[in-house]
Amino acid sequence: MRRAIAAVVASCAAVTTAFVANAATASAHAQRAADAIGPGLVTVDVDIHYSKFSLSTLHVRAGTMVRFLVHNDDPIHHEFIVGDATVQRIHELGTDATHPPIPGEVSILPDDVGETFYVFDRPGRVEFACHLPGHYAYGMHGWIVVDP
Ligand SMILES: [Cu+2]
Repeated sequence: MRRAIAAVVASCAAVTTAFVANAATASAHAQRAADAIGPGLVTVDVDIHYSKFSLSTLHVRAGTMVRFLVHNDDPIHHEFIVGDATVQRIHELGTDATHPPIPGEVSILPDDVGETFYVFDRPGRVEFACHLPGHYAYGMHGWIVVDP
């Protein structure tokens, strides 16, 4: 009996994990303006798999501090840089393989999780990207849309 219960618990856990993973991926791709997050502190999980972000567009309300947890499932380095066009250009032209963590910028080791915080205080659009050689061109970038 105890063995049967353990098997059921293990099987439920596997199903729950699969469902959560699928739900997170689907909602990340399809997040709409009506589902804007914030204000206040909100954690957003972003997955990287095969050099693709699970997130393409994220809507937040002005006054939101987002804690990004970036899960790198790849066997190579990536980075997650949030910022305006000047910040993105500096990183795209730069040659540093890794950066010290500052708000909105984090390098992520293979099979590791990076954490960074960014405050979206004004309506508009802010880009996020990975600028390791060739990664931006491959499609590793997206937008955070800040709604009033
Ligand atoms: Cu990358």
